[in-house]
Amino acid sequence: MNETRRALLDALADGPIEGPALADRLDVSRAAVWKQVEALREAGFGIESGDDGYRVVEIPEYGAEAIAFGLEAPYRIEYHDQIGSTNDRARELAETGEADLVVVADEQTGSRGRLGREWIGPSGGVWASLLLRPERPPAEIPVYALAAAVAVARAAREAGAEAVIKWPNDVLLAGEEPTQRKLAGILTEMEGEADRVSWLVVGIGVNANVDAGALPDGATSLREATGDVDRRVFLQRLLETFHDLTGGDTDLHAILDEWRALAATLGQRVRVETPGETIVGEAIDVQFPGSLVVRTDDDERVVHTGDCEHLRPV
Ligand code: BT5
Repeated sequence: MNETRRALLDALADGPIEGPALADRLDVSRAAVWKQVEALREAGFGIESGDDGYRVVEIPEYGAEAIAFGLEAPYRIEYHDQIGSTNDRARELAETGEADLVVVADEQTGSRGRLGREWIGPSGGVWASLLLRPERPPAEIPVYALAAAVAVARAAREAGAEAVIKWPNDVLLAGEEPTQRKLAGILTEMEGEADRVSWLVVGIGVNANVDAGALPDGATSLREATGDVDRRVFLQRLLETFHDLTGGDTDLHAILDEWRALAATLGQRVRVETPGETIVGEAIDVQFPGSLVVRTDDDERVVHTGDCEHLRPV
């Protein structure tokens, strides 16, 4: 989507606006405004032109323009009906110098989980990858994944689902263990040097309007829990929360409290498979930038990465 289109969407989101004022605000001719308005109509927007100017009366269900319309976060949107993996596409765009862009797809045919695992991404999900270039040291990057989990959990709660977070960043729907099932997963990938991040891709997959039967065992969807959601609004809220938590020079440490408030892992007996060993104990806290503190029989361990399983209390 070009800059003029994005500026037009922002202007229209503020309320009715007359053609000449729009041309001024966008710094283009009135003919160019008319052309852009026509393009939005073709993209599915209902736009009336009355006495007080252009007014949006209908927003398309999903798509780049729909998601950008009224979005209170500084990201551009690239939308695909179908794609292999939104993370792969975001990485491709990283090589061309893009930033602050979100790749969104209705369906993914080759999406990835962590450690080379497969992610199932049928039509109806919210599959999105944010491409960012944060001016932060690489050591702080794990906290972006926690922020993404917070953003997903909050959006899911707004939609009426009782979402909780399992360390580090799986979002589950609450229920008696072991019936907590996975609603969303997050895959962050980055490139950088010791003290500088070149690019960061935060891939977020939420089983939104998807039949649970299309998903692996242990997975659930918003459709299953609460009924279908408005994916446009869901993704907008998610992106806005994520930006509030991470944008500009906000204090990233504040993410931890938001995470703790939504976490199901703290206070649980857990088994964490790290690359080198298995740690069993009680999860007692999370530490910046996202490490889990586990009290084992012998001492306290700080775990930076791994797969975590909630165990029944002994
Ligand atoms: C994750 O990996 O949970 C990260 C998933 C990230 C997916 C997003 S979608 C947008 C972006 N583009 C991509 O290509 N990826 C990202 P992990 O913790 O490794 O979990 C993977 C495991 O979850 C798999 O081995 C399955 O058991 C299970 N799984 C696969 N698809 C699932 C789904 N749709 N819902 C719940 N669980 C699923």
